[in-house]
Amino acid sequence: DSNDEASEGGGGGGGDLIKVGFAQTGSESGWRSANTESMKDAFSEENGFELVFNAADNDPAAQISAVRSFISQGVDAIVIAPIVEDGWDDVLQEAKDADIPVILEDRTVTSSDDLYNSWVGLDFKKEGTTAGEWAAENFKEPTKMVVLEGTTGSAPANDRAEGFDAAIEGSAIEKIDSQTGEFTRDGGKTVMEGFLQKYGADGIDLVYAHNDDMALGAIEAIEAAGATPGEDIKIVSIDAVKDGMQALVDGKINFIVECNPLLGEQAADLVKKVLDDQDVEKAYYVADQSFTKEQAAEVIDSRPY
Ligand code: GZL
Ligand code: ZN
Repeated sequence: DSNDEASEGGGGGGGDLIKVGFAQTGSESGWRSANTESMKDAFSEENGFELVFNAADNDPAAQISAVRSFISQGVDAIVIAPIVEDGWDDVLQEAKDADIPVILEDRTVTSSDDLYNSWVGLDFKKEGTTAGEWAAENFKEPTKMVVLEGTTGSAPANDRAEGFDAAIEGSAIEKIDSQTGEFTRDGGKTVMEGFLQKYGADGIDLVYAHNDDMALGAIEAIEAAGATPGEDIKIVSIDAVKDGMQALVDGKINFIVECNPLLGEQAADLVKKVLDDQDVEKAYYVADQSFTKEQAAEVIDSRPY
């Protein structure tokens, strides 16, 4: 009885699938792949969803137009992993005017939290602080550090820098350079090659990489320059994806702070609660941990990503 379906306005009705538009950042890193898999698993048909998926190739304008297309498709709810923090007010207002709830997962936005229903993700500033505290404790001699920043304007890049910088205040660590590698392996490699040309391997003691993929690119550049990553040039990174943890076990990275990508179930639960008019918090933080080489060796075979 198609009239019945039409009158229910698609999704949310008894037995109908909930139509969800998911605007993913792109496929820039191993972390992102794990996050996408977690989201697709959770927003499955057997869980009651019809998922419309868009990956914006790290292009903020493309991501906003993807959200606009979800609105014009009349989806029941929109989920966004916002590439950058700024520029969301207009399209979020359009979703609100269309009475389509918005759930943010992973990264945050600077828009007022009146413009979205809830967010689930990680405490990026805390991740930066944990990495910075490790660095401050493990480098007592004058230390020259370069930073591989995440995507310019993204919450993780901003907050991981803020947390780390505060933690190394007054320490022996001097930041001599900092540049974005866009969270990609190639980006990390290219930026690190530039730093090595500029300062020489002897001129760099420590790399702070905002994610493992850039750290893995830096490892390639350091080895190509004839230096030993993890020894001549130490590396502290964030994510704890499989390849990063392997490099930690291999002694090429020295410390990794985890950033849990498995957010799908909580995001799907939030969509259902919001569509059911249940009260939800504006923010749900997922716990992280950190790993030394020894700790990574103990868990690497049992981790799901
Ligand atoms: C953090 C996430 C970041 C990861 C990167 O939650 O937004 O984006 O640290 C990913 O690996 O590209
Ligand atoms: Zn029906």
